[in-house]
Amino acid sequence: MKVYAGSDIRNVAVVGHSHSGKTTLIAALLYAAKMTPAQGRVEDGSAVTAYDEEDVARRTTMSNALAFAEWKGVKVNLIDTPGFHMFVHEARAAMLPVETALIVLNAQTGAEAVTDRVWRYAAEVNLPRILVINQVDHPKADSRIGRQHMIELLQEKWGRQVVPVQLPIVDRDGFHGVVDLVTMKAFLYQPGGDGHGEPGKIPEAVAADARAAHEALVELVAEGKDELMEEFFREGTIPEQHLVAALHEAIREDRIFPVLYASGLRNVGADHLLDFLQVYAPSPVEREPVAAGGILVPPSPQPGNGEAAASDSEAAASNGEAVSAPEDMQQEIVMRRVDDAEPAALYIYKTMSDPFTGRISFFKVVSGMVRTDAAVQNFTRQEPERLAHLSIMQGRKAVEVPELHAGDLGAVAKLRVSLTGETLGEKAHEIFIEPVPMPEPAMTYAIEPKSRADEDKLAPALHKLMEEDQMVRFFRDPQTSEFLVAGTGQPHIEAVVSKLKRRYHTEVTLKAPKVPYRETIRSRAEAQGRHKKQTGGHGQFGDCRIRLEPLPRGSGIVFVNDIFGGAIPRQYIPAVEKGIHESAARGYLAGYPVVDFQVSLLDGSYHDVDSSEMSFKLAARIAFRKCMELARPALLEPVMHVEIEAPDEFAGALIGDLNSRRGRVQGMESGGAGTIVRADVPMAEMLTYGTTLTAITQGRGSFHMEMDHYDVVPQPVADKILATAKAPVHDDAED
Ligand SMILES: Nc1nc2c(ncn2[C@@H]2O[C@H](COP(=O)(O)OP(=O)(O)OP(=O)(O)O)[C@@H](O)[C@H]2O)c(=O)[nH]1
Ligand SMILES: [Mg+2]
Repeated sequence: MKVYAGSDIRNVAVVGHSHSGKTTLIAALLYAAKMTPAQGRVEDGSAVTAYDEEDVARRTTMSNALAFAEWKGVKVNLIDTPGFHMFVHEARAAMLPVETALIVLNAQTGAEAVTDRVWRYAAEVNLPRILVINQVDHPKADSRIGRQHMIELLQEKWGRQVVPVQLPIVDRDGFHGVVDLVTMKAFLYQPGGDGHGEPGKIPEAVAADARAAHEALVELVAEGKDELMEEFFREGTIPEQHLVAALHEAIREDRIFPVLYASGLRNVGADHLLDFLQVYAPSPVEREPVAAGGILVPPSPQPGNGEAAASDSEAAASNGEAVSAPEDMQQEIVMRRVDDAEPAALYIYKTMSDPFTGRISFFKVVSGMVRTDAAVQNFTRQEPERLAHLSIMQGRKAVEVPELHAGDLGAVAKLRVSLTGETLGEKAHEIFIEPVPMPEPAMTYAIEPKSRADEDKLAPALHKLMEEDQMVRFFRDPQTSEFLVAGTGQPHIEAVVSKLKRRYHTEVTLKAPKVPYRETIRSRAEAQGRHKKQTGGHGQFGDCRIRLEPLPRGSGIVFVNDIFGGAIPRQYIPAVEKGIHESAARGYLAGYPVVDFQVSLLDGSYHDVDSSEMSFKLAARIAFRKCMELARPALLEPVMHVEIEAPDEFAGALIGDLNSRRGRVQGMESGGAGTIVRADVPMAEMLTYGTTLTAITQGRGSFHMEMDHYDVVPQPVADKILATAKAPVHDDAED
């Protein structure tokens, strides 16, 4: 296998709404580049990037997959991503290791809800975007007028930098060619063929449109470039060579978002799309140096607030806390060029966990070169690793390579400890790449192992699945001891259950979804807790006074030690903190964890002989419970941010229904495929929303939700929940 230099690599994330045809288009590109002997199909599981058994069974991509096409001296790495809203966080994660987002749109519908979302993700990281309007072959794809209208809609959304660089040739014979608006050449295809076009004459019917579109393109490319503008006015056009260079630069700098046309299924336009990526997509070495976190350094003194900082640290010192706790340390910023001469560093963007081959880690070479068998350091965990066999992935198949250059995407099997989101590299040159943010799981289900044997296998199997899918969470309900599995929604959890069975022969039954409630306080309270016992010889004695105060949502628990003059000896203070944390985890109202409060340890007393860590832990629990009685405890519920897309005529019914679910509508927007409604709705009201949405919209609506924040449950609703919940057991006895 040839090894490619960074300048000969194009890393492309193929993103877009579900069923726009991403997986099929990649299959077409691979066939056109002769990477496969025939064109793969999603329907029969032969598409290279659709190898996961769940993906094949459900005919949709649920996690990122990689393929590559060797084309005219470059290697195009293609990451196939899910377009189904429940897995779109994968598409976001795919944007970190690439330099181009290839946004695939369905010619019938244009931009849809997920198209908007992936556009936003790409914009967040200034990723160059190339648009492909796909499925032009479809009988329901739009006419010439429709196509023009679609471009106008895209421009309304994303600005006039969205500009066609091709026109499709559609006539009585269907879609069978494209006009390249840069070179003004036509390419004609045999639909259903190998994706190679023959140069041909621009048909009369599109000649006028092509000329006008060429001029619009040239003008946009020249805009803001004085010497090109002058050339344009002087000559009436720009020589092809200058145009190509300027368009490449404009795409790299996000000044132009070009639009191409294709049919993945009928393989029309594939060779030209590969040509376009080869010529215009930026190579990894063309990107700005990567700014990453380096080694930890103490904070530099801030001018102006030096005094405050000094008194803070004094206070901390007198409290017996470490002054330079790791949180105080700042990470220095390291700039890395994507260059073989830099120290080697890799970032793991995906992990595949296979019961037979074990773990395969997909990574990007962020800088430097890596060779097979290299010893590297995992900087996130500070553990050594060995890159035993380097390879590149063609779907599920690993192709071994001796080395990989800066900017390339590779894979390695059997790393000991490293997981997705972690940075590895040459030990002496520490850097950390910031991982892509992941949403909180939106749905939690209780699951029940079918047999004793299944119960034993469950935790190890789920932990394997969690290695490759960061959106799966697994824990035990503290109240009922049931096993809980959280994920992005019902189809996600069902896929997890199915993988457990297929891969790990572990069978479970899915039970009703659960709402992860929490508890908090609404006012300050102070109380004392004493634990005293005299049993025969040695007694037990602990005594502390604490204050609880509400903190903003999301603060968790903050412990402050305000003890003065050794009222409680230092060695017992961690025991007090531990006692509070344990009690908080067990809940007060209904067994849900208590969060978002500050606890200050104010005072206490001890006994020379009878005091122990255990006594202080118990004292803290008593004090905590007393405080909770006084602090107006409240139940918190997760509130979801929901986006619903449906044809316009259903908007009224959808909003009415959301109102009845305690939803707050945040906004409405008319998109390509209908109306998008955004609302905040408590999770408890959304557990079976899929069925309702199907009923309201006759199956034409879709929705996406993400956990957004926690909010206090209104009293009447809380009363009902508390009435059915099992009250926690308070077994701490006082005195
Ligand atoms: N007519 C036509 N149908 C297509 C084309 N591309 C894909 N399809 C069909 O559309 C369906 C979805 O195609 P996929 O390639 O799985 O779409 P995807 O974008 O990967 O979908 P997700 O993985 O769910 O995001 C399949 O039934 C394809 O056969 C095309 O160019 N023309
Ligand atoms: Mg797909």
